[in-house]
Amino acid sequence: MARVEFPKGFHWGVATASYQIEGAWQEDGKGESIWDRFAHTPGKIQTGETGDVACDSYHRWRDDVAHLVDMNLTSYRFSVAWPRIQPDGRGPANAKGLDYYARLVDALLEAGIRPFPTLYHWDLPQALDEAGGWPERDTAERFADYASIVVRALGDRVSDWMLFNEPSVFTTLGYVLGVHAPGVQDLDAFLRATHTVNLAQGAGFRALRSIRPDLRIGSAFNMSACEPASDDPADAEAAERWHRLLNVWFVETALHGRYPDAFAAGNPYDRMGVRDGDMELVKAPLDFLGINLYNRTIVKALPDDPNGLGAFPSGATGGSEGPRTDFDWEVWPDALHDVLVRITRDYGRPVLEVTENGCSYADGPDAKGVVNDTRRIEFFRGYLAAVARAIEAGADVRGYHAWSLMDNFEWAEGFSQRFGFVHVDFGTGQRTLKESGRWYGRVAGENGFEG
Ligand code: GCO
Repeated sequence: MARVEFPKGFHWGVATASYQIEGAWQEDGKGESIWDRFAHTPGKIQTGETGDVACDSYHRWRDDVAHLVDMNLTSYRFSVAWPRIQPDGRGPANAKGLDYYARLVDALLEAGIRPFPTLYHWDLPQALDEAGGWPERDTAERFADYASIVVRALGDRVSDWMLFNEPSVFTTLGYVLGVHAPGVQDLDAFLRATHTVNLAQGAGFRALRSIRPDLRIGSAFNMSACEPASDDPADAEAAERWHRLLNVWFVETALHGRYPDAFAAGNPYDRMGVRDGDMELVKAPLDFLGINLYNRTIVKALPDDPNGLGAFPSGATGGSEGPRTDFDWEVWPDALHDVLVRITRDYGRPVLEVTENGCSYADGPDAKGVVNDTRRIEFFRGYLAAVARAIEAGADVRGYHAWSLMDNFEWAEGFSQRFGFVHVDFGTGQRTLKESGRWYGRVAGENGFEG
């Protein structure tokens, strides 16, 4: 068994998100988010559950930090809930909301753990949605104002920031498929939303850079290895276009001030609301790229497909050769290696962090209270080995954040999908470190494992 080693100083972390773990949905002046509204709308969440309480991290953040310490972790990726900071998405800061994150940050620093916040992980203030939401261009400025408030409050002790989490996922699921908040199915709204988010990424970057020039600023981009369904050139073309829309629609803009050529009929700039000068405004020379990856996407060209995007958006079919998680996602570690190597090649070896990678398995405590989730250990052995191979191939990967610290609210699936290293009994609040969490803690402590 060869040893799988990681560079000295490699960050070992986990990731969570505000709506998925905090609960306290109306506490201490917090405003309503689009996810509060969506989850409270009958029929939207498969299990009928909401994030009203979730993991109750708003009150149990000390327990969260204790789990991180138990697992020898050096980095904690969490997200800031915009409605806790500006209840209606604009105006003065809610001091109690800032205080929550300041307490969490101080506890992390005390424990020697890097606070690694994401400013937007999908919980837009409901009031902004009612003013047009992400399809409304002004939301970009609202985001920059919000980001400025948070960084002015915490930038003295938090150096590494992510602006967005998975911009192509929340715009696609929220505005094309409608299965996530705000539950819209309107291609023009999606196109405008993607451009506003790109404008917001540029405005947020400039705001943070002006407040504290020494910050490290990135975003967490969902990516998938996009593979053609066959050796038919049309499938290869469709897979490449899918890569451009799914993986780098928000990267090419930030780093090069241009949209990738995704649509065969030409990118629909008018429908996106692109104005003269915008391609300067979307620029954000990010200090690092966060990569969220779970699986690969097999793309098949469709007959008479004017945009040449193959199966977008419905046919994001994962592969069918690998084992499957309880979420029915294919386990395919090479996807992570391939994406890390491709982004390294395409963008001049940028600094990368794996900001999400994980798996859903429903294992619960046995009669002795032990959660023997061996499938999750096997998942991480495979994907971590893929990261090590990518580093050997030249990728500058500085850290890895498993999704997730603990079982939490998995969006439209409620609590039915368990991604955590810590098992949460959502009836009693009882938390149990799973065997995978013990294993991951050893890996973090030893900076590697026996392959
Ligand atoms: C995402 C989000 C996480 C999910 C995780 C599992 O990538 O969708 O960042 O909030 O819970 O990826 O689906």
